Amino acid sequence: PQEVFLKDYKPTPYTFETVYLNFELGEEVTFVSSRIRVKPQCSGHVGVELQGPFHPSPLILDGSDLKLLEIKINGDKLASEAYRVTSKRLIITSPPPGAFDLEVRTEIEPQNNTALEGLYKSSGNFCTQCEAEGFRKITYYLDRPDVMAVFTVHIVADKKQYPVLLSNGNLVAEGDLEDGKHFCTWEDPFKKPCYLFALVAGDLACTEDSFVTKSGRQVTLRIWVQEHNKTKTGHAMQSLKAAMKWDEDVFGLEYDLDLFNIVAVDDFNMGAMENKSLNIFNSRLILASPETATDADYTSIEGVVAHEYFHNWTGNRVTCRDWFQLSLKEGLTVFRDQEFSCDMNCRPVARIGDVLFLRMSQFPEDASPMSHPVRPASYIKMDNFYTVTVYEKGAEVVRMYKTLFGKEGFRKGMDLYFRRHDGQAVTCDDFLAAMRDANDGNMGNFARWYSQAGTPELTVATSYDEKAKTLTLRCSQHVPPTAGQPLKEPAFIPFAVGLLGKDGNDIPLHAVYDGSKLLDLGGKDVFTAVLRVEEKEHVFTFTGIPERPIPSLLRDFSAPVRLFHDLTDEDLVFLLAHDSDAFNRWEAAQTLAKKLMLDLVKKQQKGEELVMHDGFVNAIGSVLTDKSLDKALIARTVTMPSQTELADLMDVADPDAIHFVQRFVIRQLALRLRAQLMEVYVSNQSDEPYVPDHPSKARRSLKNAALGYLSYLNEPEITAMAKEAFGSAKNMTDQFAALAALARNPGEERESALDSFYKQWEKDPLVVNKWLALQAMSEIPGNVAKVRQLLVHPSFDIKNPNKVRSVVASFMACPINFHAADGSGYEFAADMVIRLDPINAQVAARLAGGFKRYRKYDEKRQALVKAQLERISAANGLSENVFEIVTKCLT
Ligand code: HT7
Ligand code: ZN
Repeated sequence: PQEVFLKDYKPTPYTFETVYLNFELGEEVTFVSSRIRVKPQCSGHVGVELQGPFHPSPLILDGSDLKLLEIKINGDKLASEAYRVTSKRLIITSPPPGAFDLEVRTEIEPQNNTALEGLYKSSGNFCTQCEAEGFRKITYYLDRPDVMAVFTVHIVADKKQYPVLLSNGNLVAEGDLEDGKHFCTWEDPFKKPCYLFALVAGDLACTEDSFVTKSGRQVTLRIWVQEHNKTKTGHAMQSLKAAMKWDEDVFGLEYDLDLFNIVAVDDFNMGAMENKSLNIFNSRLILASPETATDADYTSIEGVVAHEYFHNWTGNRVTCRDWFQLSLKEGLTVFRDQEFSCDMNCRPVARIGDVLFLRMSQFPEDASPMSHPVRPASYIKMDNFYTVTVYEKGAEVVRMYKTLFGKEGFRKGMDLYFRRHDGQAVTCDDFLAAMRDANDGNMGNFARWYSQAGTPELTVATSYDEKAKTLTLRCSQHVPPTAGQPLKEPAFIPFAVGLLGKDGNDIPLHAVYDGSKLLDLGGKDVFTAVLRVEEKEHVFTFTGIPERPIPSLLRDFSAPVRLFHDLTDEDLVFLLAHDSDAFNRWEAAQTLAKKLMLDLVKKQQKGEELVMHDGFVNAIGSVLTDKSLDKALIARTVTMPSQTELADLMDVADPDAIHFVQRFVIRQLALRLRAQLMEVYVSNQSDEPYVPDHPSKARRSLKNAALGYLSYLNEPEITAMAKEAFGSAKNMTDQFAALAALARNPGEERESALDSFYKQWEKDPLVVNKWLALQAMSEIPGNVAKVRQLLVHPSFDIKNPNKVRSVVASFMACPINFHAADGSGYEFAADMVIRLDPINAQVAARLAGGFKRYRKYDEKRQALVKAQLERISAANGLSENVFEIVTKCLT
């Protein structure tokens, strides 16, 4: 396979001005005809001077799995010597000089497309997925984001089977044809790269609403689903309207067409896709009713609907020059959707969720053989780089601009970015330049966040000088070596710091020495300072600090780093009780819990008796019963660190000891706080109809966190309580929490609850997916055998990515069974990668990525994983996708 490098980027010698596509959709074959106005690019028209006259460059088009039927240039059929076809390209060796019309007719078989990229069928309907490089499976094209054209799309299909025909932009013509066929013609007035092209044809029903933009444009909003799901689109529609309003209010960005369509499909490789004015979604991120979707589903739907909508500006109007710049649109759009979710819900709770996700998935990725910078330097298959690093770390990078320049400064930077680049395909450097120029900012070495992989480690030593009334923070940073990047330069870390006095209040910050430079911080009302840690060793001294303060470090997680500090347990308990930064109150509890649990892991490894820390139980108990706190924040704070996070903090992860300790700590808390947990559970019951607003979600999260804790006790009284909750639940949040509680412990009650849940919901695939996932991620020892049985359950379908994720990815997310010492978990996962690869290489590669942290484990486990990786690598006809992941893991 061929590796592509960022350093080799060159503009194309040709641009496409207009593209006309004609689709004749059929059951056996689909014909695609294109007519493209091709123009040589002035700057890049690298004609080759071969003794004498000027020879235009060959036109090299991408294409795969296509049957070429005919090519014409300026209306004339091209002779077979004038072009060459390979498995990946169509090369027109000597195009005419100047602009010309290229017509290509191809044949494809969407009904056999199990890879779900290009044009494929889902539940009998046609749909497309072109990002990153799926358009080349539809027709020959310059399939790269810097080739932007105006598209017209004509679709012909059987009217009865496919009454709805959709594409990007505006519907400009429709009508009936012979043989029961009909057509629609769509025109998108905005230039776009082909990855934003979309087509949907099917028997779909829509809910319709409208939105009037701030400048008075009346926009029709439609959400298309299968008829029986029409009642489940209300939340997605509300989320869309909220997102449209928010983007106007916060960034002044308006929608730019009269129609916005969303289509939900069951078979989809990822979450959703932002095709211009025709977003296509995995149905799990659209469909919701109180009975079938949990609070978490409602929250994800709100966030992802917004995310795809926000792409209209950050991604579509301004797009990426090349795929290495993916974070330009994804990091920025994730940042935007995270901010939106903060505004729609409870900011600290949403921020905690985002940071937890970053730590549990991106930090491990950054320390694995798959580590790569936010702007990767090379790839074999771009699909493998839709990663938590590009998305989530990329969003943290964008957040750091806001932290540095403030809300107004960030907005100025965004405004300049759109003024400069609307309608263009640009780079992460262009974004940095817009932020810098709009703020007259000094970006120092900030650009390293884009080019350097690895999670910086920031160590802070604090010292208070009683006489001088100064507080000094000695910061030292280290960026660990990562795959292919052995030597690292210091990062630029915006380090937000507050200082708490003995009364628990913030101390006003007047001035700080940055090295020998004295910086004025403003004083009276300034309680958080953003320090710029740019050097390997960097010392800051706050002046005028009247008493020894308790420092609140890295407030709101101001940079994606691992923080090490010298705060004592008493300091952390103090911060947990008093910090005005809600994020850091939660963080203090987490730090305490991690310290305690890692100590217990050591004891467990030495065979010593485990003893629970009384002070910690009391601290958690007082948070649990603190009526002044947000309930969702309480639920988050009393939730113990995950096994994945603990593993990430160990030199050699020990899944057995971690699992044992986590259970021990949770059971101890449940035993000793039993009365409080019961009271929380009972007092947070409600008969009110389901509402997905923050107070109701927060109440349910706290109630169900209490039930979750109690279920670890495995007592008849608790089981009866969970059974009652399961039977009487009026919404999926409560029903599923009760099911999870019942399923925690092996036995009759578990089996009967699982059976009854399946019987109740067997007709609803999204609910059945939850049922599959719950069983697959169970910690019950030896669960791999049960999971193998799920593969032959009638509800499982290896061609459907949601099912594969529910069973296989969920299993791999359960450390104790995936890392079973006998290697049975690894063997199962490898079996699935090998089975899935010829069907859907993209999803198979994602599963293979689940092995990437194997070097964290003991030598025996490493050897077991290596054997499985080698087995995968030796499989016949291995895809480039899986090859890239497995090869990286093995080197
Ligand atoms: N921009 C979208 C990416 C996407 C995708 C990428 C590769 C393969 C399938 C895919 N489906 C969607 C999603 C987003 O970030 O908004
Ligand atoms: Zn996105």
